[in-house]
Amino acid sequence: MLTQEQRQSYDEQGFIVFDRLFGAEEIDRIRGLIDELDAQSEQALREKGAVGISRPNQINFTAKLNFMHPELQQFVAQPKFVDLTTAVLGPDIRLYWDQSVYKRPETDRDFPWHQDNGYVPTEPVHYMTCWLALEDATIENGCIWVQPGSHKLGFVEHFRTDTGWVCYDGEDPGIPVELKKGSMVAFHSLLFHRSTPNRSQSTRKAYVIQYSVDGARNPDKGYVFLNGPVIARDGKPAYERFISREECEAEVPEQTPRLGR
Ligand SMILES: O=C(O)CCC(=O)C(=O)O
Repeated sequence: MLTQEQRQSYDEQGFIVFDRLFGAEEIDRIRGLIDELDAQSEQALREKGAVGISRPNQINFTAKLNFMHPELQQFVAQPKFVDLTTAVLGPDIRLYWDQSVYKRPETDRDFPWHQDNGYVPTEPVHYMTCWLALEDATIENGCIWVQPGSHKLGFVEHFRTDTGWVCYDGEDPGIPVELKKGSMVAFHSLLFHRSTPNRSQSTRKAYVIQYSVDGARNPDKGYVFLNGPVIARDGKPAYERFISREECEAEVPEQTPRLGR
């Protein structure tokens, strides 16, 4: 799936853009499912207030969607992701994490510069984030921005703020990654990225899908990440059927703590 040029872009710049990787029909189907799941968690946020970095009427992260609907699990395990992730990470790949990120109109703050590893440490440190546009993502509605090449700095200490962990508060604005619906940017987990306020009239919708080698661990706590199915074994598609969260977590070796991210 990856051309030499794309592979070089990932290694040198830390990211690759795939224009219209998915057709409108496929995106509309999964966006419909995700809209419902977002609406449920947004409702809970409005009743109970902020949870973690989700803020009612501003930005909502709804996690582990692959366990909430078989079609979503099938979507994240499909051969396009097998080809991409095995080309970069290795032959045995597991879904590391998935979440929708819905940014409401007139959100007035940036989601700050961070490396994905800044939220949870991983061993190995490198995993891949796929940021998929469920609607057009533009500068106006709060697309993500990246600092090309920043993954080469290695892990950078983050400080905590009420909008999220921050790895950089300097002057470099980075570059915007505007994406048409169905397009995706795949990036290195150490790449500095942020998103800017949504100044449009509608919600900016993304599905963030992350992959690691199977067996990746939290080096501080020791547990193995079990937040989704294995999608590749020996470089080939390995997904056969829906697995529930309980079934997935039961795959953990006996001696390691049974915890997800
Ligand atoms: O979609 C966004 O606005 C930011 C998401 C992001 O950076 C992340 O999930 O790590």
